[in-house]
Amino acid sequence: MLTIRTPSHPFKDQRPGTSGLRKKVAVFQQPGYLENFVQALFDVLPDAAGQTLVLGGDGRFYNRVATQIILRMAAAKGYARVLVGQGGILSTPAVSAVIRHHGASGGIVLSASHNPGGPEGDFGIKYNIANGGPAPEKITEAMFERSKTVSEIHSIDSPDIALDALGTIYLGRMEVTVIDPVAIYLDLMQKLFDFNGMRKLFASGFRLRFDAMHAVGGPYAKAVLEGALGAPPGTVVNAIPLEDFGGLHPDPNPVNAEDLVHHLFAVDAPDMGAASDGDADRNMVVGRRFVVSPSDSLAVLLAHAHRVPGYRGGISGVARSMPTSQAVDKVAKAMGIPCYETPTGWKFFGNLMDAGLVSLCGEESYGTGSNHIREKDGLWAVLFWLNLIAVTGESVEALVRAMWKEHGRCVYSRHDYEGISLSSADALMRDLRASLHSLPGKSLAGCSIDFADDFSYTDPVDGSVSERQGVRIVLKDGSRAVFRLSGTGTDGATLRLYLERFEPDISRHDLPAEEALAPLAALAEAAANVRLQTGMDCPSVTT
Ligand code: VG1
Ligand code: CO
Repeated sequence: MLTIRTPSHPFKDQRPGTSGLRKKVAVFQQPGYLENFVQALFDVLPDAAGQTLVLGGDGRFYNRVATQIILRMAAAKGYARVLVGQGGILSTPAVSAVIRHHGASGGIVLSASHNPGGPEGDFGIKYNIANGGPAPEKITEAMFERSKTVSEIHSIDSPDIALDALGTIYLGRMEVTVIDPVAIYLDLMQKLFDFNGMRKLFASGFRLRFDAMHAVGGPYAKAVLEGALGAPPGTVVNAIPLEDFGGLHPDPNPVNAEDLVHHLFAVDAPDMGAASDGDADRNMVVGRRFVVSPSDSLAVLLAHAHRVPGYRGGISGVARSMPTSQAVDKVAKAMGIPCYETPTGWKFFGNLMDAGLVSLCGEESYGTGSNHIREKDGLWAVLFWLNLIAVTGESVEALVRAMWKEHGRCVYSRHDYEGISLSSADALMRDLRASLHSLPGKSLAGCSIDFADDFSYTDPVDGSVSERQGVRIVLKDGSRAVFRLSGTGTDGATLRLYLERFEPDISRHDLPAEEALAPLAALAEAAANVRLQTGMDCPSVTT
């Protein structure tokens, strides 16, 4: 055992929320910084004797270095076994699947998800618990407290181990098994979806373009789509995980995955396009000349879930994060199943799924998933769509339009104001919160406001309350403007403004979203002085 004295590095301005700790690589490279996080985690966890830990990351810069450090510390903590992905690689959904499959006590994910990577980019780390989902606040708060006083790092003295060959080796008395990153995940997908039907779809000439954005989704998409499903080679592009994601931003939305959208709008466009993010838990689905909004995607999946083998037994309920559009609420209502509205972040779905209250969930931020694991799952969502297309013979666009026709369209857009100062972000939210009580009944920018509040959530399972989860200003028909600050950025603050308008009239479903949402954008401006407070004339990213 090696004990290193170290300066303690409390996580200060960014507590390790349930998306973990995300910082610039240079911050993680400070002596003892990563070690402080891991030691704080190991100190708050119970004894590890006999336990298994899962370890893997999205392959970004520093992934390999961090993996070796953590392996040595896990040996000192006394784990019986660590399952580590080959090359240090495991997507976030795969970590969740492997934890559950092997009954591990938890897992460590090395990723900053959709944030850029490389030496100048971001690195991140988070802990998942035995159900496969992100650690609850109880644990992350305890870690944060512990991090302030950690002064010793417990490690073992041992050289780096080979991560590229499958097999088992010993690190001290701890067994380290380097596992195939894809096998368990692929198995799980085969249990949920009709692989025969999808194989036939590809054999009949259906064309998909899957853009893995040089991130960890590549090996998974290749093995599942081109391997198990027989999609033609070249279906998956940018499939090799690069340490810097090719210098790009691995965030699958029409702005960062512009190239994919471009291909789907070309004359010779494939039938469907899809992309996943840095750690492969997000997904974007694009039809031929038709971009699917993530909120609509969730509603479509719910409407057709009975057609997919894994969900044939029925859907107990659904959940969406508060800023996600209400399209799924309308489908759930028509189906007579409950729809839960939770704060932003996947962890809130975990309790609902563990209690059997929901089977499907989703967020507006290109995240969709189900109770097969406890993380969102990018490739799973793409397979769900492919399965629906195989069964119905309908196109992506037709499936979405049919949902709009039946339930009305929730026109939706998110405006991000990135890199603003923390003080102006705080001032905007403070002023907005202070004005909330005066808004109901008032008419602003031509919109008459029904109610306004700061979203508060009481977990129906454990009764825990999460307050101040975002300000919403709502009109009579459910149309709304929602404001919240991002918890995942690493440069200053990011204001997110979510606009949603309900449009029952089918003749107006083709109106450009910008035009349909203009009244709500005006309402948001009038309520929060966004331009003045952020010093920006327009959002830096609109999705
Ligand atoms: C963003 C999204 C949120 C998502 C989170 C983690 O958070 O808005 O919906 O759960 O990222 O996604 P925020 O606080 O920046 O708005 V990922 O793909 O980083 O695990
Ligand atoms: Co992600």
